[in-house]
Amino acid sequence: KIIIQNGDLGYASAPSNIALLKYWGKTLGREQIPINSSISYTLGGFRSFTKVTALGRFFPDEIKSDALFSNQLILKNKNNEIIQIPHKMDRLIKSILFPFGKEIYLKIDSYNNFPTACGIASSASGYAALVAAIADLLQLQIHFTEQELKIWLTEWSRLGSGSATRSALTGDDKFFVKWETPSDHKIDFSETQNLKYHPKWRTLQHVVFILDSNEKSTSSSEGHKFAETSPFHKIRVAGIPSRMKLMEKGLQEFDFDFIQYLSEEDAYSMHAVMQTGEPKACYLNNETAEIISIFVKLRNKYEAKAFWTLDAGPNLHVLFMPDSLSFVQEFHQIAQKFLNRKINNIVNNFNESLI
Ligand code: 2P0
Repeated sequence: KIIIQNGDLGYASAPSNIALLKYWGKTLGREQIPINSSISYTLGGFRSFTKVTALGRFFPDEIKSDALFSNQLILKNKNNEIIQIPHKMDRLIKSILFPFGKEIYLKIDSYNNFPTACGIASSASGYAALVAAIADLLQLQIHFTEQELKIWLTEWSRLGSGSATRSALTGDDKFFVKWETPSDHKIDFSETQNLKYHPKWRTLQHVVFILDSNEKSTSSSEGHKFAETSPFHKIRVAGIPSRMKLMEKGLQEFDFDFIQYLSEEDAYSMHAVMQTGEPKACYLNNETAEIISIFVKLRNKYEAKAFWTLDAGPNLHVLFMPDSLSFVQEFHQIAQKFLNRKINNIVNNFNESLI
């Protein structure tokens, strides 16, 4: 765990998120600009915690705007061995540190309060926390207005991971976040904002049923590159602007059934694109389809307020209202019986959790 002392700078945490309308595909030749806009639900209980320590010469209040940041970044692991720095992390850190001169050495400690490869995006929370921790270390709030800083945090996080931009907004009121692709795709800038939502959503519960905790064979970053090779991609993307509007309306009016419909349909349509591109990326397994079928049949019987969604993996995210808890418990039992094995689950404890 990370030990923080009173007054320490360089510390931040950020939540993960799960998209309800999903980002799949990037604009070629641009820095992490999504082909389609997306909406996510913030997973406040699943967080990355990051502490960045500056070693060596460091002057946080003297911005040298003309300085060239020409140092090579070097990443070392816990055993002090040099490891290859991911390209996106290199670009992100250089972008933030660029005006601050050459001699900055950073020690980065980070941990997640959720297991890796459990269907919860650690790149989203990880990059958002890293950016916020560096911003805290550099005391960027002295140099930027609140609004400017918000824009920079989301933009820098995007360079690390597209979905991280939806985890980078600060403040309490960030349950649902919208990330918009620019209308002019030649621009390397995208806008992220909190969405207005009906207060009833504040009691929404979230749990992930883990069907497979192995690392996926095609990373999301690779998968994004092939989205446009699917014949269904253009059709999906064409429908996104109207779905964005409908989802925003459904969130404001607490139209649960409609949000359920839009979310489940988009999960299916994103996976259809994934499975029909070249090369094909099938992130689901047979069990996913089987337990979705059990879920839907049982939901009809219970008339439960619950829906499922998926990330780029086979694990089932379930979102539900508190009065549908018994449905979720029974679904879990029946699914385990059907698969004849235990299905682990991981509960988002951000809200008062019922499971
Ligand atoms: C999303 N996913 O909207 C979609 C749904 C997975 C499925 O964004 O290359 O890790 O770092 O921008 O953000 C996962 O891709 O990819 C993702 P990069 P990222 O959450």
